[in-house]
Amino acid sequence: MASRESVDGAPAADDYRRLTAHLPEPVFVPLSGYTRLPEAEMLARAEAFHDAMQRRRTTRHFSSEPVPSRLIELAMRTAGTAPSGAHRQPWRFVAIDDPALKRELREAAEAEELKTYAERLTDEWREALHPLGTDHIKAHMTDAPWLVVLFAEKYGLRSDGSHRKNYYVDESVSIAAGLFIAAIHQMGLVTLTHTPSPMGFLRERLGRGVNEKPVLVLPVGYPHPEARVPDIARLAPEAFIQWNAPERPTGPSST
Ligand code: IYR
Repeated sequence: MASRESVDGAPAADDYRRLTAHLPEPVFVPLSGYTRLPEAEMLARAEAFHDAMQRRRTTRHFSSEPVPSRLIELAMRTAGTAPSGAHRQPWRFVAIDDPALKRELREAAEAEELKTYAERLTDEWREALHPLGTDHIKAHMTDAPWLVVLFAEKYGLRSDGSHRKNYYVDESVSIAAGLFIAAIHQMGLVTLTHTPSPMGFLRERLGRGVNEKPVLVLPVGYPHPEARVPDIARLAPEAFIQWNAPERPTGPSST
């Protein structure tokens, strides 16, 4: 077909083809590993997964009982199945079980958090947090057998030092974090999404590159036998789910 430009000067599909002509053809393979399930089984699985996830709670009270590293590895590998912008996979996980390192990180986090709680939080923020019972004491950082620190690779570094752009980094890393949390819950452990603020000390102490930004500290372990959780409820489904669009206004149009 002849090259066309639309009448209003908008770019035509041919432009994209011309701009990508020098690039190798994308390689596609069959979608293997997908199994179509009978609808009854889909429903049963969906109900079971939903029920399991509804039982997930964030607790700050961890047992110090050890957890095999293989379980932590599987959660990180599950997180690594997340979709990502341009398939850049910009998540990096650091798993820590060295007690001395955990203690060091806890001290650094608490020093920052003391300033945060005493000076940096606005009154509104402090009031919002108060029901969750958080404070600058971060016992979970030494109680939990594992601390998993999630970093976002803001950009790639080529061997010549130049930057390779990543895309939708925050979204991609957040999706990976969600999968990690689901995996931990599904295997019968608990975790907490801790955001020490500011987090620069993590990048430095853990020897990560300047192109990486710490995003979350995720202590992982068994709940303490006397673990408690705040008395809070999830939104009702109607409060966060909409089906299709509202009816368009009817009646005479203004034009
Ligand atoms: N970074 C602090 C404060 C904090 C902020 C929010 I928003 C929370 O939901 C919980 C804590 C901390 O980690 O304690």
